Amino acid sequence: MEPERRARVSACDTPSQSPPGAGCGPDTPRPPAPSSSASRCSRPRQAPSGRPVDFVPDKAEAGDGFGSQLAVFDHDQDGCSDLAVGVPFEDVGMVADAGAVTVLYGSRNGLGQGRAAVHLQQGSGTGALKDRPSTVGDLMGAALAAGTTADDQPYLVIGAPGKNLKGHVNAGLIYYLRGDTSVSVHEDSPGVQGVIGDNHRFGSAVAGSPNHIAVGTPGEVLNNSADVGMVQIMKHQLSTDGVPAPVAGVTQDTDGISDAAEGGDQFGASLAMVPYRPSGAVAATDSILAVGSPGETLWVGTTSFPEAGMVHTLRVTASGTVRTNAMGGTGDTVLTHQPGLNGLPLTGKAFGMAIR
Ligand SMILES: [Ca+2]
Ligand SMILES: [Ca+2]
Ligand SMILES: [Ca+2]
Repeated sequence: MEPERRARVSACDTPSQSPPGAGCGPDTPRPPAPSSSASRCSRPRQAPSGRPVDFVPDKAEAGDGFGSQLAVFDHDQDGCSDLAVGVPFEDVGMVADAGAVTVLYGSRNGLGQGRAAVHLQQGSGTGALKDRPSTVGDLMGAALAAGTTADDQPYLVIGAPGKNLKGHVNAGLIYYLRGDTSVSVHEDSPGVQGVIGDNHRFGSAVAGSPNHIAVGTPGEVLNNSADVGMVQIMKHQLSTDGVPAPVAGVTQDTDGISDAAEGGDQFGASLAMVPYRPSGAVAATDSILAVGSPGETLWVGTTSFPEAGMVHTLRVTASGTVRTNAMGGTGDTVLTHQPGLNGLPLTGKAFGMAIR
């Protein structure tokens, strides 16, 4: 990401803002991890209640949705955690609900008290973000994932599920930003599974670990049914096409995945991912992925409970293979509400609408 390079230079230019012992160049010692630097990276100063703070770009306008998505990473690798904030309903000029993302930087004196924030929106900046103009209803920032790759590079994944592409309304795409890489990925990108289409909403949910990223397409059409859903898994390493290398596309009809792909499941409407160290391995080379299907219908005997919801937990190996034995068991792990729990009806519970 372009701002990262600028950020590192400016950190060297302003030593008073650099933590003691923290280097800025590639040959200097790495700053301590954020978890070990709590004393240097203070909690944010309290802003007066209800008043915008001056370090946040843009203005607070009705319906912005500022903060509807958050992701924490150390973008400038100074040892202080930085906060990416989704503003999916931000109007860009006269373009309604185009969306934006603001990155607020942590510092020794608190959030926003050091390096200036970076405001990301389509049609400006560099790379893929600059190449694609803001258009009505893109909802850029409706999903965010951020972290550090296994080879220690900060990354940011931004969903824009309302993006129209190739004549398809709300086809959706993601922006993937890491170092100098700034690319967009959608269902028609090389190697990505699924077929681009109206209201598929690729990028409605995104998740990442140091090894992989995952993108939800809850509106994917399968077997002529709408909103069945699909999840695309990629590696951080770029393919020869210059995008995060696609390694698997998963639906509820994929071998080893529980249940069946049905209309309305919305498999992939929510995602969460963590790194996983296989037994006997020296490093956490795999990932565990949780996938929400809030539209899933559950059956108890002959009684159906529409939109009860379901969550799958899947294991993704280093190569991107989705293993059938999550967490060392047999078959993936499926979570639902317990039928009849407390006598409450399951219908409409939408279990798995959000996962963290
Ligand atoms: Ca605004
Ligand atoms: Ca930082
Ligand atoms: Ca299903």
